[in-house]
Amino acid sequence: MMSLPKLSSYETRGTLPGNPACPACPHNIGLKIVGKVLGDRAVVVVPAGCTSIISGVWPKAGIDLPILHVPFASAGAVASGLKAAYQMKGEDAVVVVWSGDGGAADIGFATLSGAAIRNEDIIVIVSDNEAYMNTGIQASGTTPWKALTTTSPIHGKTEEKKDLALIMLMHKIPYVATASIAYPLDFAQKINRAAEIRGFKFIHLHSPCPPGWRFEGGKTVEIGKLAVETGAWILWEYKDGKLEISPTSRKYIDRNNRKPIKEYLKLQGRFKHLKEDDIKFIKEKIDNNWNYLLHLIETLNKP
Ligand SMILES: Cc1ncc(C[n+]2csc(CCOP(=O)(O)OP(=O)(O)O)c2C)c(N)n1
Ligand SMILES: [Mg+2]
Repeated sequence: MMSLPKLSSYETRGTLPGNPACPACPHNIGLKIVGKVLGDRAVVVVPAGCTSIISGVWPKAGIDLPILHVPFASAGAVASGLKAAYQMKGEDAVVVVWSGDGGAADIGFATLSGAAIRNEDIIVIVSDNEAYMNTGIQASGTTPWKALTTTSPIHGKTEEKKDLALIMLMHKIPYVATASIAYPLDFAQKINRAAEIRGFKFIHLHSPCPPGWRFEGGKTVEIGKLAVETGAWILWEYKDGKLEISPTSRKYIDRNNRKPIKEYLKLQGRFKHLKEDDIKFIKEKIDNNWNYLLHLIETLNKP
């Protein structure tokens, strides 16, 4: 068992230069923020995915955080056991599961849900690039409707995007939030708050992927921002029994402030086949998501 340095020794950690991530990879951005906030306190459990590659092959290392590589379906269970082992040794560690969407929403969902129900003292961060990217862009449960993938290559995905953060909220855990790699400060604050809370914490991180979504690498952050500005990705946070739209997204509660969804979609090759009617339908879905969330806020926050 690794032994952790004391909480006082903060250090900037995260991904290292020259690692094998694709240029402008959102996981790289997200992991840097995790490292910056948690420093030496973090121990990271990584199920299979692009991050397994980013971390490199021994004796090289692409990520300077202690990492445990685990099979897909076990991440929630391994993290629970790891935290218990640290507790038994009297050592404090922030045990973080850093998972892809396929790993969390589909293949590893059973142990994720189990750990949440047991209210294990861990943070699960799902870096959602909306497909199984590491094996060649197969559609996952969180791939959006109509997105082209290698398993939905002509008309796009026929099913809806699974709302994993709301599913986790329904587990009645103490902390759930959505975040985006395009808003590092918001994400950092959420990691920080999560680390202060005992019990199960879940952060759903929106992570635009250049090769998977078919856009130029330089646009990762621009596309992440557009997702929020068009209202397609809503930043929210549940803590202390209250659900709130995060400050960055509050402006977009009023649908007149949202940018046209076309601006987000047109930059991505995976949506290049969309017709005007599809775009109209996507806009309606976004309005419905907002209405649903606002209604939930009203219901949950009732005194
Ligand atoms: C049980 C199991 N099934 C399939 C695979 C092959 N596999 C490795 S990475 C990966 C894709 C993971 O997708 P996701 O969790 O979304 O992470 P990403 O690569 O997109 O970051 C798959 C299917 C595996 N390693 N183990
Ligand atoms: Mg993925």
